[in-house]
Amino acid sequence: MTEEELRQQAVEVLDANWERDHTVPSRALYPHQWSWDSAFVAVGMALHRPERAWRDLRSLFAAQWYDGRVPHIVFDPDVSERDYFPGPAFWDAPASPGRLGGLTTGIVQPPVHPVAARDIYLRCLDRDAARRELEWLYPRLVKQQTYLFEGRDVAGDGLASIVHPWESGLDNSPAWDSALAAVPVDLSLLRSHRRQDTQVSVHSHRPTDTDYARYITIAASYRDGGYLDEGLLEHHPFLVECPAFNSILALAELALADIAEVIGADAAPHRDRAEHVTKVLVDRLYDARTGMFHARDVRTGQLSAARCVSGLIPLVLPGLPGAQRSSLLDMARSAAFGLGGEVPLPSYDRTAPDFDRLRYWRGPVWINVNWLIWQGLRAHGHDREAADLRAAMLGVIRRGGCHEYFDPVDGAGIGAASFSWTAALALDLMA
Ligand code: 9WN
Repeated sequence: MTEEELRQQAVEVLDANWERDHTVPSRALYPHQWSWDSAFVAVGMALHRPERAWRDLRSLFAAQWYDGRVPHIVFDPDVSERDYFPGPAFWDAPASPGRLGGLTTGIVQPPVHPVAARDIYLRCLDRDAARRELEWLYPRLVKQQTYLFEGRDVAGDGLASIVHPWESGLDNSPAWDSALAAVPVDLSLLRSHRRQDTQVSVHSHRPTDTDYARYITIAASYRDGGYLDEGLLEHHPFLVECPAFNSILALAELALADIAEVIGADAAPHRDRAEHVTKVLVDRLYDARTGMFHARDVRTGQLSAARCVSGLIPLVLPGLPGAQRSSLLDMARSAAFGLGGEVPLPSYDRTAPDFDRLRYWRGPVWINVNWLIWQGLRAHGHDREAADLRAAMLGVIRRGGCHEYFDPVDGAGIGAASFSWTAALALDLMA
């Protein structure tokens, strides 16, 4: 497939996944609006349908809660409860004054949205119209950051904690295994709630039933506590500081600084916060023994030993100190991740005994995290390796189509076909 044919296919995927005022990640598997998906999708749509890119972000932020959190899913009321589990009835999110509108979950995802908003602006020919969009979004984006910095600083160290693996967007990553081991497994929960994902996707590619039983227990704990963040350390079963989530939090501040400059707001506090988070990330989540970043279980204080792609994402930060930058590059180039090869970086260390080439975030290649690493390589001036990674990403997409993820051994497309962020980021890579 030529680049032009891929461009055409990617546009068709995004058009087919457009629904009224948002893009669904995949018609079959994910029929609602997801938070960080909308941000990645907006980056790609900015090129050919900027009005939809803004609309996607606007519809997501129309469902922002009063406390600033942006829900990880905004449910489409026209989609049956049976078509995605857990649906709105399970989440039972509080009505006003808890949230502004829409049926939503009560958990969040990484705040990629400021990066998307800045990128759409830069690509829009009608700068006045784009500035008005930024003026609408900016206070809402800031409110999301404030929620994460204040409501979610569970450890009191300046990093945001996730309260559920789904909040990372890297659902069954081995990064959570040690923290999840403390969460009881009640498989009877899966008898009362039917998993829908395994009806439309291959079961052996998806998180296991044990994972799902824990996901339900953790989500129910947060829900039953009224989605309140006070006192989480005393009673919530899963609290983790994720290096990818916090890198994106810092990156969001840098994008907000750029946006602030466009709309005449003060950029300096955003740059200061980005610098501070970068410093705390290094102090708290970097392990000099492995030369990469690891997730911290806030309940025990322990760093996970797993070497996951999330531990390389701090590379996206331009202010990362030289020592960490070069050790992350060494790790990315090593046999564990294989930067420079034909296939992009896997989600988990290829040399680990439990590396699983098919199971979701436990081995497969995902385009969104590779796109972040590509941004990092460029930010640090590694243009040749950035070009190689770009070629590897476009190579697997051209051969396999806009799949959700790819086999890290042979590059075959797996997971949902016609997946929105793969299509959108392919468009961005070819821009
Ligand atoms: C749970 C939509 C989402 C992505 C996540 C990905 C997957 C959901 C699921 O799909 O998670 O949020 O049902 O597996 O892990 O990153 O946002 O594409």
